[in-house]
Amino acid sequence: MFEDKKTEWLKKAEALKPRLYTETVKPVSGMPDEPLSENDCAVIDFGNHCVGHLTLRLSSTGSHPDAPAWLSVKLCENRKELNESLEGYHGWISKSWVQTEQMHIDVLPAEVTLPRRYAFRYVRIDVLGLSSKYRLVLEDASVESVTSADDRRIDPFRGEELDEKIDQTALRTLRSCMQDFFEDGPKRDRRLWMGDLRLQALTNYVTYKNFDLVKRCLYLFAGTVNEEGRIAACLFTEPRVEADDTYMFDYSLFFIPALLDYYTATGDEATKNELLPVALRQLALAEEQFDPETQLVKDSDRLGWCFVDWALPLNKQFCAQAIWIYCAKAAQKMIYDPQLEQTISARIQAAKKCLYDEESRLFVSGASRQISWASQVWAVLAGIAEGEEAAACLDAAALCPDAIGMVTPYMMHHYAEALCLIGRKKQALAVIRDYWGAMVKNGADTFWELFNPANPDESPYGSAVVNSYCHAWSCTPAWFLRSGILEENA
Ligand code: RAM
Repeated sequence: MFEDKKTEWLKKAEALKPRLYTETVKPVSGMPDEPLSENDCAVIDFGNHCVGHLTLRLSSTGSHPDAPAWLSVKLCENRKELNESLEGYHGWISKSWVQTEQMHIDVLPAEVTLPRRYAFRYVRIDVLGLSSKYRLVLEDASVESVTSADDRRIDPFRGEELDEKIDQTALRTLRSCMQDFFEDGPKRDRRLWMGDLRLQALTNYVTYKNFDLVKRCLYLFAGTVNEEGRIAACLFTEPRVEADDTYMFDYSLFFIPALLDYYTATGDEATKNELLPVALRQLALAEEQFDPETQLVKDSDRLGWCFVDWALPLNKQFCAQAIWIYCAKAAQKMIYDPQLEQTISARIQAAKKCLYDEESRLFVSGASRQISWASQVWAVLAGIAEGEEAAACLDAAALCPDAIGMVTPYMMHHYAEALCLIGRKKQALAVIRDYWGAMVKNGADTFWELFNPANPDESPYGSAVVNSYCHAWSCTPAWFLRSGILEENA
């Protein structure tokens, strides 16, 4: 499907490749005053999160070096990574993401540029081996940082001190993720993910305003649909553009609101019209997940069939139903279809009839009628619950200690947005200050992929060693603070 168009769409994406801005960044502290001996260690601080290439200038003191210098270099986004070890790591994603290198330098003096692009603020250098006849001098360290975000586009934001810090941290997050496309995490993953893109794009519209970068990403997704026309959950751009073999119910559908948001932000009619068939195709494909009798999404136990959040025990059936409704409503705003309107109503009714517990006023999910925060949030965002009922389900979740909680900034974004939708702007701001503010208070320069205040070491991957501390989907406080959505009469 769309086979005749895909090549052209990928050509358009290629033509929209962004200009990259580079800057040389120097350490703010930690450069050793003394030459280093074997087993010495130095921790250099570059003052803020950077994405780029690290160069070290090294020389020696003492006798002529009679053996190579053997170094281990570890690059960390967050201070706590400096002392973490890979020993005993049994997580389920590759430990090869951990940013560490070992090298031998045969001839000194030398200028060494490390081989990869890294995401980091801190660099830990351990001298693993040196001869006793000389010591190593670290003369200089610098980063050639890179981003497609244009800092000149940023309007100043004035507010309370914490809000300003949250905004700056959010901007830095987005900036570090804005590369050749909207990456999801410049340390770990580096793919273009649909769910992350939707939120990055929103934030970008009120900050860096790189509309072409969003357009490029929309064309990348459209140009890599599979033979059925399905949008992949994520894609690679190297060595060539290629969809990953991962498909998620919600991520495919999110192409629709992402296109609508792009159109709303830019008024770019031509792109909207060209990509609308791809958007509508996602709705058509989602039909296979519905039971025509009940009009409910069929639950699934296939891991990752629908994402929603990283809370591992979360049942996704209700959220999937709500996300379909949310996305179908977005499609209606681009091209109205009376038949679809009826289906939307039927599915809202089905959710209220079968997946609602009148007594507790909570929406439930799956055969076990699981109660989760995510279900209430999506009930509100999709308009399944409105007015008093919407407020009631969020309040009821707060009183239900067994409700499955929210663990990612991605899910917390949706919670804060749901609060805004029902007019609870102050509470939304309090959520932003509590949740993202807690990361700032924990030393964040950029916002993290995952943050569970109740368990700071939580990781969906089996170990925090591979966690990403600059993650696209967590950049949205800048959108909340700058778009006007938090204002009382917005
Ligand atoms: C994580 C990724 C990405 C997210 C997916 C579903 O693995 O880092 O950000 O969209 O999960």
